[in-house]
Amino acid sequence: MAQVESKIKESSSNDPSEEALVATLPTREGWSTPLTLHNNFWLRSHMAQKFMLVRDNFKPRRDDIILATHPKSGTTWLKALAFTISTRSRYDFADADHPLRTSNPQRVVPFIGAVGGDLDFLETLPSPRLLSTHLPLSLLPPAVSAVGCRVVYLCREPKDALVSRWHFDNKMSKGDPITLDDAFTMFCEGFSPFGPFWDHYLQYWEESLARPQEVMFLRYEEIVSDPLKVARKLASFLDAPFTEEEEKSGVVDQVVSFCSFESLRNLDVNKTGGAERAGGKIFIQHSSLFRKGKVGDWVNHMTKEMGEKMDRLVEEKLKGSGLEF
Ligand code: PAP
Repeated sequence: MAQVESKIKESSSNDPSEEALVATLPTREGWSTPLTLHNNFWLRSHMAQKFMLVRDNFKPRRDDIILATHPKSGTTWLKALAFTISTRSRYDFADADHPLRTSNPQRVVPFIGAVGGDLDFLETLPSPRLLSTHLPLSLLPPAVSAVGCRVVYLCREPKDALVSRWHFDNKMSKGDPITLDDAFTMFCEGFSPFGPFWDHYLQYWEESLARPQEVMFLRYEEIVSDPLKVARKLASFLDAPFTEEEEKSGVVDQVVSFCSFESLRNLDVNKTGGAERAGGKIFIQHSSLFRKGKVGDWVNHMTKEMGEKMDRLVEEKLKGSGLEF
């Protein structure tokens, strides 16, 4: 997996027909930037055109590995783990110039069709490619399933995902702060970036049931409770299982420790810098990707009643699927 930040380009493709189409779609304000509804999912309006091109123009390969995540579920963590594990024969993570010591984890794995993942650029990458997306499965090409791409899907207990989303949007916004009440209402209506969250979770859940060998379904809470187990599972899934010798010499612990919240958060590259998006309307600080990293933080922000309301909604939406939180 050869892509690192130095090779990653920003997307520049512009399709006027897509642009005209975006302008006709429902658009709504409320989060730090407006969202546009496309095929039943809400996309950041300034990114909608690029994301709409993915379904018809991204060319999946049989040996692609796609890290698909619902936002604020630990994408940064999953990217760090998958990148470190899959490139460990090439990059020693003790080295000062390991890509994760010089680039934010989000940047070492390109987003399909978006940040660092221009579709033409993705074509130039050697196989096997390690790619990422926040897009729901229905907005990826059907070939992802048909050719049997491997997918690691990561989601998170919805109340914690909302609290993380709310903090993040307020952190990057240059406008008035969003109240938690408003964020809660929007999230529960399914109006959030890449939402409705329940449809996002369910699409990949069902895919993992249909293609259990090729789709690994993970939750943030699972990584928190047993990161070593997940690292081993991930390594096997990425065709890079830890050898007996690595197990004995503590490599698995070292990978997990290197990718831990404290370790990544304390790297200079993640303490400083960031990127402007949406024509300068928002600024994403690298540090805002490392807020708290805890399970159950929702209790510090939401009332008991809000928690119960969200639990009822989740139960109703996921009913009969076998997926539970
Ligand atoms: P994205 O949606 O912008 O891609 P994503 O990385 O999925 O962001 O989510 C950020 C959350 O993952 C943050 O959660 P919090 O707001 O509840 O704190 C962030 O702290 C958490 N996170 C990032 N890196 C790690 C890590 N190494 N270990 C544990 N949690 C992490």
